[in-house]
Amino acid sequence: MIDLRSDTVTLPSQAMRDAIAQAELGDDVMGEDPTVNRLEELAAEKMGKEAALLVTSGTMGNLVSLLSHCTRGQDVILGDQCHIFKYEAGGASALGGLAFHTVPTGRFGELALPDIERAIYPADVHYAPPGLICLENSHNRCGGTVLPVDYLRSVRKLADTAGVPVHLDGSRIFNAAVALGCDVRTLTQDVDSVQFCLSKGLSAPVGSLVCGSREFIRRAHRYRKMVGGGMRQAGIIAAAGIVALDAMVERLAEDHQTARRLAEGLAELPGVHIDLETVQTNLVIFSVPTLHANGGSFAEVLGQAGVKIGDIGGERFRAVTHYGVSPEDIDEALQIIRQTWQPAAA
Ligand code: TLP
Repeated sequence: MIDLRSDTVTLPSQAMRDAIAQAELGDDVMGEDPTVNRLEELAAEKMGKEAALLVTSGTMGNLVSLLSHCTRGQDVILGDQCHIFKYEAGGASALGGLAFHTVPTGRFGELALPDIERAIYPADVHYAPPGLICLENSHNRCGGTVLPVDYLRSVRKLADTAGVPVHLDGSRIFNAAVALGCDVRTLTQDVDSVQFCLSKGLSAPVGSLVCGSREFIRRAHRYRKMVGGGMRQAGIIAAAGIVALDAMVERLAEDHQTARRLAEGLAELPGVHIDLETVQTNLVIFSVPTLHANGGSFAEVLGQAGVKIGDIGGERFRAVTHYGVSPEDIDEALQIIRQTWQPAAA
């Protein structure tokens, strides 16, 4: 089985399993797990922020970030295709009383600056006051696209003028940095807070980090406790996270190469639509407008033939390359896709 549903399916490396077995542990709710403390220091340093906090997931990381930046009744300005808005169960709204103020998401995951400006309402009793601007880099639903540094700088300027902080859902921020060939801090210097995942391309079993100023992380710490994210001997998780940060970042370039190989193979199939310019990291989104693969849903039929991909709705599909997928696997997957694929009769 070649599993391309997500980079979240990656299993921990042997080095991670060894680190987990040997991890020095303590009670992290009491601040006494040395391995968690080491991971948090390492994460803060990598992101160029004062402090960091280990949380269970990207969803929890984004949630505590939004709660820490805003107070009830404030607007969170974010893209209509972003993960926080679409796939996080409306948590910030349900639990924090925040209003999601969406603006259209561009082809590469960007929010047009005039749209953000318009969404920042002036002080007027009719309006929810702006509390936060959220960006996503790389952008999941746009196909792993990368927000460039000068764009991030422009959003920062705009946010500073309006006095609104910026949060980055950087679940795959290392993919973005590797794609641009830059230090990850170049992509985080213009945001107030960033959440990144250990359990996607970096292949750790669990965990995300929220990074920002010391004061922001102090607030996030309390919200993490509130939502039940205070974990005791969490060094078990952190140990694998340290290996992820030390050993798994540079190899993401391999995933980007396999994604490109897959995308180019798919582009050759009649009836398959793929925007190759959006294939910038490890995600490949393509659409099959005439869905005819042996009579069943394309993803289902493909799964039965040995290749699992994700159905993201609207006849669009997502394939993700990762640590468990070799170039040979991609060639085999393409072979299976070619055999399975039956475009509609003209
Ligand atoms: N994304 C998952 C699914 O939820 C779709 C995936 O397979 O890609 N932000 C972004 C940009 C994400 O892609 C995800 C996970 C999250 C946040 C949430 O992370 P977790 O799953 O750790 O809560």
